[in-house]
Amino acid sequence: MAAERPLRVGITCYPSVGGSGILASALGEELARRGHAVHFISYERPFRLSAATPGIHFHPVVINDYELFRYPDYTLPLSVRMAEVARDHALDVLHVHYAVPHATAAILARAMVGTGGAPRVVTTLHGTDTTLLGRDPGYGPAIRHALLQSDAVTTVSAWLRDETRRLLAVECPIDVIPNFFSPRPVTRTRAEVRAELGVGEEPLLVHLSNLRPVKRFDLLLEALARVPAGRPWKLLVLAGGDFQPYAPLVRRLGLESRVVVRANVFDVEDYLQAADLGLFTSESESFCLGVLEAMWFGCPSVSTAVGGIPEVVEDGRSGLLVAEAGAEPLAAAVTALLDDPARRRRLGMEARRRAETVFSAAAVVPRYEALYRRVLAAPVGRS
Ligand code: GMT
Repeated sequence: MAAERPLRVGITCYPSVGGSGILASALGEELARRGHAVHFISYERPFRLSAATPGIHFHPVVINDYELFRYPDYTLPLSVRMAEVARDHALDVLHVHYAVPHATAAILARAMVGTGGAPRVVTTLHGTDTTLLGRDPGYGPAIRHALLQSDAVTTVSAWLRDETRRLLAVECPIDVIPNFFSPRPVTRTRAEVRAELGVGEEPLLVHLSNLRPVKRFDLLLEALARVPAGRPWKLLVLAGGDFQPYAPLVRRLGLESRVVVRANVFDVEDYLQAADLGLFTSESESFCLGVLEAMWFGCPSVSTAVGGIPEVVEDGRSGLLVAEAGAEPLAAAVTALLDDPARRRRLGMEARRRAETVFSAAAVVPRYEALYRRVLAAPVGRS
């Protein structure tokens, strides 16, 4: 049988720190490693995209701030750039991560290229593009339109698929393709990183996120303040957003000596290998890439049992899920694992095994490749 030809894939995502951009960057790198040509189209080079991966090209979108507009427009320049790149590089697929405004721009770009050379549009929903913007009457109908016009729609969890159907009344097929993580090699030893953080033998908890309100970092701090005294521990916050709004709460709870913050870290792997327990207290989460990133380093998490997190972590096997709202049950779960290093290690080993088998590039990327080939075999558009 003849080998399948390499594909030409355009990827659009938010380039700043955020799970959807991290996933899109990792996917682009993995596709390039598999011999496909990958073209990122965005207003900045994505934060976690390695500079040196062959086969990856970056096409910036230039946004002009015309005085006649009260707000600068991104959607139209993005769609024009997508159409240019699609034509110039004969793209097979435009894969957009986070629907707003990327899916609408891609549908427009596909129409601009016109019949004959139009790329297929694959839209991956990541979370708030459904759960927040999908509910907004100013966005919902446009998102629904873009999903119905996409050649394929994917979600990162079954929970998000069901929410998308419920909130947006989208009846077309939705493929669930979970997130994956491919850790880069660490550049320092665990001991070196712990020394940099001022951590000795005590357990190191870790939280990584953009710290937006949905992450309920305030609840996380309230929970830690309830861990009974006499236990040594520290918390490392890998902040992809502004930590300052939480500094007064850290002081009020008397946690200053316990909390170490590192902002906009590129080498998350170095820090994750140094951690013993993850802590995630989101009120909604379609997947929670941070939990998975920690799992790869044998670091189990205590997490709220919301959204798609139960699809990532099996409660009591590869981490602990807290179904009850509030700081007390979270504190109890954290305390139980602080007091039982052997259980922590058992959960961590299972977390690592699950990450490798279910959420590795080897397990997940072929599903995107198969999806691209499936949409290429079908006529453009669905309706
Ligand atoms: O939808 C968002 O809130 C933004 C998005 C992001 O860009 O970080 O986060 C979502 O996508 C991540 C990657 O798929 C998931 O790990 C997060 O769970 C999800 N966030 C929410 O659902 C709140």
